[in-house]
Amino acid sequence: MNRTRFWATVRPLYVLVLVGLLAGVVPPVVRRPEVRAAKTPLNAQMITVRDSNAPLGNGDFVGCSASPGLNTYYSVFIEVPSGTSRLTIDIYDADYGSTGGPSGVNRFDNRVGNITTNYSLFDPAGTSISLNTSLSDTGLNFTQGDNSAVGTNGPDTRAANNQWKNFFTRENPAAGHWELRIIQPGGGNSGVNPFGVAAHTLDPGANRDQNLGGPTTGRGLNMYFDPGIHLGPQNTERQPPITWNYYPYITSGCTCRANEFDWDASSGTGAITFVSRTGGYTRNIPTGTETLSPNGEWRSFVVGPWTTGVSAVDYGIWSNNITINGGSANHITYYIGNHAAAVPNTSGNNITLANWRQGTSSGFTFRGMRGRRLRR
Ligand SMILES: [Ca+2]
Ligand SMILES: [Ca+2]
Ligand SMILES: [Ca+2]
Repeated sequence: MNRTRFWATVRPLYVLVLVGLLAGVVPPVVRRPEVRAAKTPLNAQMITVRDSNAPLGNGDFVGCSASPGLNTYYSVFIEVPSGTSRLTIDIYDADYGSTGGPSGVNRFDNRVGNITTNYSLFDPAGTSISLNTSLSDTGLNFTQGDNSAVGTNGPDTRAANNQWKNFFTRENPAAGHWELRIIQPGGGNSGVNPFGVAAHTLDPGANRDQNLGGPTTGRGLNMYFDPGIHLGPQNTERQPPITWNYYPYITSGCTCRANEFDWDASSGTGAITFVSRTGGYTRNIPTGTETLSPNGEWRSFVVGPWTTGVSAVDYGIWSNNITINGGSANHITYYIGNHAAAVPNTSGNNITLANWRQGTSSGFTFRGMRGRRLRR
């Protein structure tokens, strides 16, 4: 085990990838473990944020305000390499229950409560970016992801519902990992807001209405969740089964863990699969006597070992598919913990805000990102 990269065992790089770039276009014999992330595959693979006042049994351990829920935000990180000419972040269906937009009816969201979804942005130095309500270098204000969802977004007054909108654009952005935070305080049972994210370098134009959603071919900017994400099908448009395709970056160690919360919803079955960089190691969950999590509980599954005493060739970008079968509103919380991370107990009450975000000197970390994180 490579102890010098102790913290980098599993970089939870659940990159939101255009699946076809890896799986459909390049013949298997020449397929490279290259990640060319662009955007959330839509509509099925939307990610979600849930009302904080929804009960834990809805499946959102992070956003839930009831203990041991963490009552906090989710993060999507965007990797900006040095020399990147432009950072453009677009959000699809950022609204929470709007009836605006091209369809004239709400799509995707199950709105409960007169509340807003808050999107905020931090640069690689950890500085909060002001989100103005007029066009400027700073982003648009998406905190009005409410029923109107139009806001005063400068010339782009289109509703957020059912379409991409440009959220933020900056020329010559600081290199590093930008952080998009999403939280939805209040509301109640079953309230959930699905949305998509794209990060790329294309120009959205003066009215911020061009090149939305990023490239359909070629290279966007990588995105990843850290440490975890909330996802699931949702009536009526995103019916199960749905498979989310992610690409964790495995950099050291011999094992990691797939941790999932609340996979119980009616008829809620499914699978988590891992395939190593070379394809030499695979892991299918659940296997044998393993079972996915019941209502309001965590389950943790060992993945690996993928090394032997003489071979450690499988570091790199893996694939990790999460399939939810049945349960048209069956949402889970999911993350990968590295070999040094503590194992969540069934209630999750050994997960704290501090060790969820950052790990501690005791070695309780879910992240494995320390080797690369540029701040905090
Ligand atoms: Ca449940
Ligand atoms: Ca939405
Ligand atoms: Ca919507």
